[in-house]
Amino acid sequence: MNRNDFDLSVYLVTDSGMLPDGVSFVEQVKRAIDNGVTCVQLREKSIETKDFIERARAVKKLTDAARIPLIINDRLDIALAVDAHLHIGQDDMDARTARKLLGDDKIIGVSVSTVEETEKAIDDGADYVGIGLCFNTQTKITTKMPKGPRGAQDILRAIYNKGSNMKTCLIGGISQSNIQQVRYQSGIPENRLDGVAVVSCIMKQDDAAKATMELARGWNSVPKWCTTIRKVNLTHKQLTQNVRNSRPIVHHITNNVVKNFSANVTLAIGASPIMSECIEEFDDLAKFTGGLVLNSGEISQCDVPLYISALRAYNEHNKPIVYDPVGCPASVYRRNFTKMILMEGYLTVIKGNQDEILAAAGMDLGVSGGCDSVSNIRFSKLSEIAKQFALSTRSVVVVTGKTDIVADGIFSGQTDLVDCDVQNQRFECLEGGSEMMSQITGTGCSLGSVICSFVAANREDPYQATLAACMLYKEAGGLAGQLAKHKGPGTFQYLFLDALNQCSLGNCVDSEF
Ligand code: 3NM
Ligand code: MG
Repeated sequence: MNRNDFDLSVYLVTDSGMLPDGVSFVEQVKRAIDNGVTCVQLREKSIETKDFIERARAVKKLTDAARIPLIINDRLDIALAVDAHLHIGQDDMDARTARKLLGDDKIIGVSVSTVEETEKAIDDGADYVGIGLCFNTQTKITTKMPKGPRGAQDILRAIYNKGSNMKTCLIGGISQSNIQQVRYQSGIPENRLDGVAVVSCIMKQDDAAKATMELARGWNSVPKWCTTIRKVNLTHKQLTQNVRNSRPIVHHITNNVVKNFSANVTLAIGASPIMSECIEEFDDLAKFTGGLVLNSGEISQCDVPLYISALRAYNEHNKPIVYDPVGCPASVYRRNFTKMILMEGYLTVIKGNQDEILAAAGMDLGVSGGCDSVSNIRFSKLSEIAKQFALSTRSVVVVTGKTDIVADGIFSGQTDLVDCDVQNQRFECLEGGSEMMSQITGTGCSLGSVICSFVAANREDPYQATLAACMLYKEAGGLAGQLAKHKGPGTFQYLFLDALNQCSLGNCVDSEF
């Protein structure tokens, strides 16, 4: 086994305490090895040395036959005894000492959760790091907070910046259902994850063969939400017409203040709204609706399973989600809620006002509003953050305001959409709209309905679709603002619905309709 050439992609970490009834440990590990595991780590926390060696020898026969590495957790003596590789945690022997004892031809891996630990692992001569914790896990008692797939990005950047080619895998709560999200959202353009390490999603399974195959297939295929995506060159008129032609049903989970208005806005542009907060039907809805508006403007504790179920169902059925982290900066609870949503699934579009997007991106501008030059700095920083946030989430990011910002993080311009073409990141600033839009409730939230309708009707290119939706919205807002100039917000509200309707029909050339 070459230290520089091993495959971490589907890395099984064993646990003999979670086997299904009637299946032996070696049997279960063999099923995994026979069906696509590329690396095995023997992790035994409460076993006598004699038994550990016996078990390691039995597994070593299997890994040798499959020509994959056997890695022993923590116990350097066992690794030496059976001629295997070694994985160490932060509380174990340090990698430098382990290297001295183990020699130069053995793989040494280190568990890390911070950039500092990773840099030390590089300096100490480790060959890979296992990055934790990705998601919550039942397998190990840990005080680490889950960081989600994007939590690997800092570490991948640090490895790249150090000029190291150290391999990486993520660990914690990874399974067949989230492995594609993990691969797609963990990477930065310069450096990507080499694999995932898993315990329960193989060791616990009645059919470990099938479980392993599904995991390997998930890692090795383009994420399902990417399979339909390509850059298209449609006019805004065509993109708008596609909404009317396909009349997508848009599922809303949104706040009570804007439900009625959002439904009317959806109808006005030729799409069809549906409201449901019933977990039991999400799977059915995700099959036939065009997409989901997920608006967390009115959340309570019991909404966590609601939002996560919706997210899972729409990801599972490969339908777009437009997420609106309403009021996200307002409280610690909302910030954490937003963090959780960003972590738990793939979002096609993330839309919010400036403060919401800044908070969701975990950023502080460091400049506050005031004179023009300050606001220019503010705007260019904001644009940069929107672009980075889009790349890091692999979503389209919309920042609403007097000038809207739309940034694309989905695109690669290459067939393998895991790759990302940063130089050609698509980005646009949009002017228009009306002051009056901020005088009625729902104009922010129901832009989410319009974006979702457009993205649902134009599946190939969510960025183009989002851009067209935002432009239509600004156009209608501007027009209604003109017409309601001498009236007030009440008049503006119904004129805005009319203007959306007329503009989406292509009738908005002059200001009378
Ligand atoms: N190490 P599962 S998390 C062994 O964060 C281990 O370093 C972790 O198990 C770390 O795939 C973990 O069943 C357990 O969630 C992962
Ligand atoms: Mg340890």
